[in-house]
Amino acid sequence: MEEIKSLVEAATHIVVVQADNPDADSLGSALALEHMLGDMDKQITLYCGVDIPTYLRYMPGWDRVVRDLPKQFDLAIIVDASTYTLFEQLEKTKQLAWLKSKPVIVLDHHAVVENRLDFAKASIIDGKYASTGQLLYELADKTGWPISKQTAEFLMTSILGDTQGLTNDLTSAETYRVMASLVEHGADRPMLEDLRREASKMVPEIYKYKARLISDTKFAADGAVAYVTVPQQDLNEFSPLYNPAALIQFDMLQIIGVKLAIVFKRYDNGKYTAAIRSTTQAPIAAKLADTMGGGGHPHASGFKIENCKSFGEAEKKCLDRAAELLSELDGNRPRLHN
Ligand SMILES: [Mn+2]
Repeated sequence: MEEIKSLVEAATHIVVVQADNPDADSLGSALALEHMLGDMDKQITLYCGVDIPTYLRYMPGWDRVVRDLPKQFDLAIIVDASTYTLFEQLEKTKQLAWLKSKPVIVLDHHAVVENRLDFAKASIIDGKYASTGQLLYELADKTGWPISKQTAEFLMTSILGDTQGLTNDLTSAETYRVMASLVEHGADRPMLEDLRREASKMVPEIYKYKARLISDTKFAADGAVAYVTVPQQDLNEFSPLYNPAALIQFDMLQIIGVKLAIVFKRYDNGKYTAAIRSTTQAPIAAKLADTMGGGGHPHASGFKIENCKSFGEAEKKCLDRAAELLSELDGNRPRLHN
């Protein structure tokens, strides 16, 4: 922390870097840093290699995130990621070398990753934090960085994002203590909840599309896996309006007996992706994604195959592995009535 503190003190222009899969934690952390360090008279640029998804655009300031590193800066802070795999855009756009030429700080709570970034000058990477926002709160608290009401609200948003509203098992006693402190710093949770709900509203045609996804849902592994496939045509028509996975996955997990919800996407150029979510009884999402070359958390993960030779075969491989992991789970603990 001392090292991080002095690197920040020495810098005037700081770039906050998100990975190619921005979420409420990474964006909340980035915006919190922007406010915090801005209050310390630092110049801040927010970078992300991809567009901020629409469902996150309820966070004021999302539109300040840019896709190019500035020509001049003297420190970078990477939030919520610590693997090369999530920074393909930097590589593709030949900006990785430029980033590496500067001192870099990594703040992340993904403790176990492949291809760990190896150029950080200082880092805090610790799985005990429910979110990068929680890590950042501790860092600010200990280094004396200012936490305004706005900063507190971004930190709270990032914690609520990764803990799904303090409901999943990333949430620790410390997470609640940090939430309490953020309330004391002025964060208004009910207001944040309203903002988030407002942002997740759908237009009527998406509501109807949801019905179609529900009727297209299939089951595997004796009803323990619910899955649906979204073809390119649907992606063209509906993806700009709403992420199909977010539209239906929570409902899939509400079906009795279902432990895994998978939304596959088939692209005409051969790309094949899946978003995987699991119930608290089945913390196997990351393991399943790993088999398919992806990764993530125990209850939320995904994979992407760039040039998939056969969608059918990939789907079968994924579903077979899901069934296998589920039966291992059943072997490990007594089966409850459902
Ligand atoms: Mn996170």
